[in-house]
Amino acid sequence: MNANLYEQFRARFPSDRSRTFVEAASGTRWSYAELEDETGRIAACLRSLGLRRGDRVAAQVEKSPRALFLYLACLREGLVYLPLNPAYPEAELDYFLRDAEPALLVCRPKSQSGLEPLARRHRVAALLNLDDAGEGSLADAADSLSPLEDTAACDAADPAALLYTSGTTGRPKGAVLSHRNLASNAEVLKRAWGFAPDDVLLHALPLFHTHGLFVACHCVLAAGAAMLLLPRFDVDGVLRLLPRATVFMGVPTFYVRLLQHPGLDEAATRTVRLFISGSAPLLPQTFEAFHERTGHRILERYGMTECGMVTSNPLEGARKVGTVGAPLAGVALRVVDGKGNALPPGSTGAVEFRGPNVFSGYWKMPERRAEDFSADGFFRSGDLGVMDSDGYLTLVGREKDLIISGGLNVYPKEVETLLDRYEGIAESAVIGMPDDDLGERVTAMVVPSASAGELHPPSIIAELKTMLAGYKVPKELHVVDELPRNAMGKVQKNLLRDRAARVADGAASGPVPGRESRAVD
Ligand code: MLC
Repeated sequence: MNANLYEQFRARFPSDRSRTFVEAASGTRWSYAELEDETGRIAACLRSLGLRRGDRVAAQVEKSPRALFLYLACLREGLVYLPLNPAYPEAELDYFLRDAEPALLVCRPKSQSGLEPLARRHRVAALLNLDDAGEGSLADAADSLSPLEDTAACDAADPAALLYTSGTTGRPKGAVLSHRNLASNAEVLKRAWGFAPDDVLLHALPLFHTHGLFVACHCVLAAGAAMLLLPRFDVDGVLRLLPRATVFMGVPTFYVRLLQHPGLDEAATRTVRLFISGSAPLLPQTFEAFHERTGHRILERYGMTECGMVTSNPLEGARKVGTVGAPLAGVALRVVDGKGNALPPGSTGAVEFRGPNVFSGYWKMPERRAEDFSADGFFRSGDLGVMDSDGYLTLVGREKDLIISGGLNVYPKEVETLLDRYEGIAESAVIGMPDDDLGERVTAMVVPSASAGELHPPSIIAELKTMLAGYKVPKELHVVDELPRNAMGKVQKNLLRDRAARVADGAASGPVPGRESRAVD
């Protein structure tokens, strides 16, 4: 049997291929027949470039149906798809291209000339472009070719995608996901959430992460259903299209912003059978407010790039607020103590899981396996949790120093490393502060070096923006005299958070972050 994920989806496509697969915000629709045709042409283009099974295809493009077809065409050809956030500046791209060594980079037309030297430096053989309307040199090349009919034969363990996640060391790691990892999760989620051919998913997530690319699109593809594709999340766009949707998925920030709109009510959500939330903790007050306004109980689930989804509240049955539900079918999940012994319900410990959805390791980092996996093959998630007697998991914290801002992971170390290199900064600490909109807000504390003159926070932030994607750049930067440390010399980030919170409370009128915020030290 061909384990190629595309082939598995194809087996579920509606027999009536004229049914809609995707409709763009412009109203243009692509049927399943057109999906086959488009991906066949792009696959022909990829083949004409000489790409071979296992080659990486990096894509830093805007969200569009064609961007999705590019991903599916890579699957068809047995290539490894590497989606990149368009917010990554050149400095971050440089790392990804060096590490992943893609054979093709598809970029936005406006960034092509700037990326040519970078692509040459990293020996990327081909550079094509694709704009937000689906036009560009990739489309031109694909349109001139006849669509391929076949799908590359793949083993279940063959890599299908490479997704980078930032890491505790400050160096992003590429999670290699196989056809089996993605296929098993697609099937499990389709069943768990009851996806059927008549479902219409309203898709407002980015297409460069697990949530928007795999969780959302794979449920639709595995059910032969349809989706309405918004170019990005915006409240008006979502409210306009919700009456045509049956399922909506989002990060908690989406729900917080929807609740701020007076148009969110029972009537606006009448056609929707399921609202799903993930990628960051959904606050109980958001869940309750949404229930009160719309009558819907948001289904919260839990997962990560390395493993897809691992737990979910149920479609039928009790959705427990504050929990992320029970392990999905096929996922073995345990909560362990410091020695790796499984703990009984009610005890807090480290969350680990194993299953066909769990990746086999990070790109070019075989040495990490012993650290990331237990001897019996459980992935160490880095999250702390507690299981209740009904088997529902509640996440209570993280072992790793991680901030989740608007559903995006930011590892403080990555930001601190750049701050520490800044002339005039002796050391820094980056923390997440509670934020009504984003869940957590990236906040930096910097200590000036002895010889430094006055530090100018807006200039530091402006410089960081040239090196890091905007969501990683601190929203606030405070200059402090020193960082609190424990006896081992480790920065006590909990103390920093408490102090920063006190400053925020005591400064309702809001000092401009900088020397004025010395009170935090
Ligand atoms: C954008 N900005 C953010 C941000 N997103 N800042 C902090 N956190 C974020 N998440 C910054 C930009 O850099 C810019 O800064 C300013 O905010 C406005 O940019 P924007 O693009 O207009 O922002 P907006 O449209 O408001 O985006 C916010 C958002 C978006 C929440 C809608 O970030 C989003 O779609 N998040 C979803 C992320 C997601 O899909 N996560 C899934 C990961 S997978 P400036 O300074 O330039 O103005 C995963 C596994 C799992 O975690 O379980 O799902």
